[in-house]
Formats: sequence, structure tokens, C-alpha cells
Amino acid sequence: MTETPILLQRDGAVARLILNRPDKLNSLTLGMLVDLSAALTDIDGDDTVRAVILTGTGRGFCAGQDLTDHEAMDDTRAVRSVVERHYNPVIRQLRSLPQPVIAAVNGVAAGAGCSLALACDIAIATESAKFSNAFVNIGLIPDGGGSYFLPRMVGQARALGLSLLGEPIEAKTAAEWGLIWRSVADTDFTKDVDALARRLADMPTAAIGLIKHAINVSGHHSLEQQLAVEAELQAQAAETEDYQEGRAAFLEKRKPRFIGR
Ligand code: T3D
Repeated sequence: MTETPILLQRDGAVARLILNRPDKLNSLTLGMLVDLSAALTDIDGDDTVRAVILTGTGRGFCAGQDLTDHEAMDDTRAVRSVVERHYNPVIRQLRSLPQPVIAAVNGVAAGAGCSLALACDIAIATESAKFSNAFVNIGLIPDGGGSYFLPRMVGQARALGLSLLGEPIEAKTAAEWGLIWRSVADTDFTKDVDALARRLADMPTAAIGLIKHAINVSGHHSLEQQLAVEAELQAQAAETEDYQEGRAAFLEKRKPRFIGR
């Protein structure tokens, strides 16, 4: 195994979280999930980070749970606690992080690796990447939020087809179905991911966090509840310095310079 299976790199206001176990398609050990959670906690508390990239090294994004991880897999009675104590916190963190999180899907995303990509705010994949809700192939059910995200993203028919059959789909299909934001040619992938991250890092970060929250809670709200959420969050957005800057820049016909608060 590589010595550091989770890497956290900084490039200005962009943090890059890298799943780094290429020989095993970055499949997740419990130790990696602990490290991933710790890295997300660091990012959460760092207001100099204004965009996050989650990606993998080698030819895979993430092949889900490491099926050879004895601690996680051997004792079937431990599975509930693995999900509750290792997977669920990471998914919650990804969803609630104030910064935008890009899933840069550089290769196959299978099982919990697919769920991880879906939990990010915006996913961009190489054309050669594949998405597979592979849980059923080993007799498990989608976890890591997969059973929540999928039907909301692609509708019941496709969510069931993907989950029941466990077949991979191409990145282009994933984009057409609304599983990801877009797929790009492999040759453009790194450049496009970096450009997207820089673009997001220059945006009004506080508003981005509020937008994430509004969209995340909308799925289980009535229109009335959501209108109330919008009123509250808009009031918060209007208090930011970035709102003052955005409005001034519009009136002065110049490009805004957002500071992230
Ligand atoms: O208790 C709990 O934790 C419950 C939670 C479960 C969450 C889950 O994620 S369950 C689903 C787990 N994931 C899978 O079932 C996917 C397993 N992998 C595959 O089906 C295939 O590897 C892929 C379709 C993803 C890719 O196939 P391919 O042909 O491109 O690559 P490969 O040759 O199968 O894999 C390359 C290597 O990675 C290989 O190792 P080797 O033989 O060269 O030493 C393979 O064994 C290893 N690998 C791939 N996936 C995993 C893995 N090793 C451990 N765990 C894996 N999930």
C-alpha cells in the first residue's frame, strides 16, 4: 500500500484531496476514511480554502470499499458500524462543507466510490471514466448516500436500473442522465478541472455555501418551507462584503473581486 493513501495538497485557494492507492483503484480502507474525514475537518475550518477538488491517482477514481480490508469486511456484524462511523460522517461532511467540492472523476467510480462522487457538489469526469453502482454484484445495497442521491439525480427508473443491475455506465451517459455536471475528453481533463476549481475559488464563497445549503435541503421541503429558507439565506447573503462588491461591480461595469465573505 502507498504510505499516504490520502493526500491533501494546496494550490492557492484550492485544496486538492487525492485518493492515493492506485494499485487498488483507490478502494477505501477504514484508515483512508478516517484520514479523509480529518482532511475535510481541516478544510472546513480553513477560510483560505475556497474550492476543493476530490480526485484519485492512477486509472481509477475509487472502487468503493476495499474488499480485502479485514477490519471492515470479515466480521459481518461490524458492517453497520462501518457505515455509521466511517462512511456516513464523510458523506455528511462533503455535503455540509461551506466550500464547493468538485468530484474530478479521473477513472472508474464503483460502489461507495460512485456514492462519494455523487455526494460532491459538482462532478466532472474523463470520457473514459465509468460509473457503477456495483454494490449488488457482491450482495450489498447502495450506501454512502447512493440510495438518496441517485433517485433525486436521475429519477426512479434509472436509479433502480443502475442499482439492481450493477452495470457500469460511460461518463457521457452519466452526464446525459444528470449524474454528473459534464464529461470531458481525457486530454482536457486536468486543464478543465483546474479551470473549474480556480473559477469557483474566485466566486463569492459565502453565497456558494448558502446555495449548497438551499439546494441540499430543498429535496425534503414543501414550497412554503423552501421559500422561508430562501428568505433566511438571502438575508444572510445580503450581509456579506461580496454582495456589496458584486453590486458595486455591476453598477461600475467592471469585473467583481470577491474576497469570500
Ligand atoms: O462493510 C462495509 O464496508 C460495507 C460497505 C460497502 C461499500 C462498497 O463500496 S461495496 C462495493 C465495493 N466495490 C466493488 O464491489 C467494486 C470491486 N471492483 C471491481 O468490480 C473492479 O475492480 C472494477 C469494475 C471497479 C474495475 O475493474 P478493472 O478490470 O478495471 O480492474 P481490476 O483488475 O478489477 O482491479 C485492479 C486492482 O484493484 C486489482 O488488484 P490486483 O489483482 O491487480 O492486485 C483489484 O483486485 C483491485 N481492486 C479493485 N476494486 C477493489 C480492489 N481491491 C479491493 N477492493 C476493491 N473494491
